Amino acid sequence: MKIINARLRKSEELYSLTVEDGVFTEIKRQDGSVAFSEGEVDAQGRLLCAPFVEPHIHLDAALTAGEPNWNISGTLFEGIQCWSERKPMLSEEDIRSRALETIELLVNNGVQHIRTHADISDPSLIGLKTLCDIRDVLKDKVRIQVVAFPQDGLLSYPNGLQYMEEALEYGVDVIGGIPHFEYTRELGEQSMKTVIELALKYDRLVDVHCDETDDPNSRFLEVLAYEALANDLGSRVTASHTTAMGSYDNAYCSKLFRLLKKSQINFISCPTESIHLQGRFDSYPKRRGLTRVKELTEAGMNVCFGQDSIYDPWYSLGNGKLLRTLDFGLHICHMMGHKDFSSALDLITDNSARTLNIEKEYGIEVGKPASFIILDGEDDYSVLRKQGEVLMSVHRGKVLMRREPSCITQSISLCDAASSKLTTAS
Ligand code: 17E
Ligand code: FE2
Repeated sequence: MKIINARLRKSEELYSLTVEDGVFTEIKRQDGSVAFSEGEVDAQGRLLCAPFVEPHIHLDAALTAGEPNWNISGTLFEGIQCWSERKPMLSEEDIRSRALETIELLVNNGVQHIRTHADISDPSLIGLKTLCDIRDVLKDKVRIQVVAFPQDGLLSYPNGLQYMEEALEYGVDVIGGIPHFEYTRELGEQSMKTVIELALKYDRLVDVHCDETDDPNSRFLEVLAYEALANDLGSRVTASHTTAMGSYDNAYCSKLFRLLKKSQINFISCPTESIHLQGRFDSYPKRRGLTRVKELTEAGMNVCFGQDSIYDPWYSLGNGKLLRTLDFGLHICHMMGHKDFSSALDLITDNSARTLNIEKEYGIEVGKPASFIILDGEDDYSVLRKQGEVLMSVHRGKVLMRREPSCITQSISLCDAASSKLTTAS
């Protein structure tokens, strides 16, 4: 396969890329645009970049909003309650069909790497097993990491720790946690130590739903970061949400940032989810309920964006488009400067790849797997501004999807009409 007239991120030039046996074998700067030959892919000056990464989603719960009850208050806690009422209705077929439909939605919008949580507060572990099986079956088309997520508490849910060990034996990729939802602060702290001990014992990654609350006293992030640092696991550990950080006072945060930076842990923010679920116990002023994405990024830490939910008990919108999440996130986090826009795609590509520890197989470089997307736009800024569609997605040299750019088929052309009238009048 040969792709011509492609733009690469952070460059103005046009490039040709050659793919052989699923690997990039040549990436060459062109001297201007070149003519199309049969069999080539002409990017027509559009942006070719590494695929989108969905670093945080719950595929076991996707597409279940309103079953059996809708989340009326819009809080995280009512979401957990609604989900507990849906759980008895789970079957392998139910989870498989919803998860596959959601994965297809993601893939058709440029995603090639997914980290999904699977609720293990369930003696049958049916969600976890079904998602691990899907991961294995789809591995040549889309790369999936499954997190064992103890939704009702690792230590507070009866036999929670036992289910975690079973999940690890079954072959889950990542260990999860939910310290702010454990019954006591002590259990929350203990759960963070346990998660790190298990990561060492089983050699797995860690991704904790950490401090997903507006409570400024929810400070489990410091325990997670310290344990990661003390055990030299930082880059393999992720703190998801950390929304309480939006409510920490600056004095505490200033001290906390020193530890966070040293620890090298990663951060995932889910802006659409958090703007909706948090701030729910406020009247006015009403908190935004997001972690400090801008400040973490400026301090040199690794932050990325995820969707978290698609039409589930916590969030009843969502369409698989990470560009939408990015747009929301930049608004909510006050990241609306020219510099932010010029590197915006980092938040849904490179930073997420680093979070998932997949950098070895990720990126537009000779010798790496030829996995890429072509977007309707020339650079980060124009793709973001236009919400440019994904026109092509190629995984390891194989085409996953192609789409025609959308175009208007009829228009009365107000510009032409007005300018001819205005010219005649003058
Ligand atoms: N469970 C949870 O604890 N938090 C979330 N944001 C979702 C599920 C979606
Ligand atoms: Fe989540």
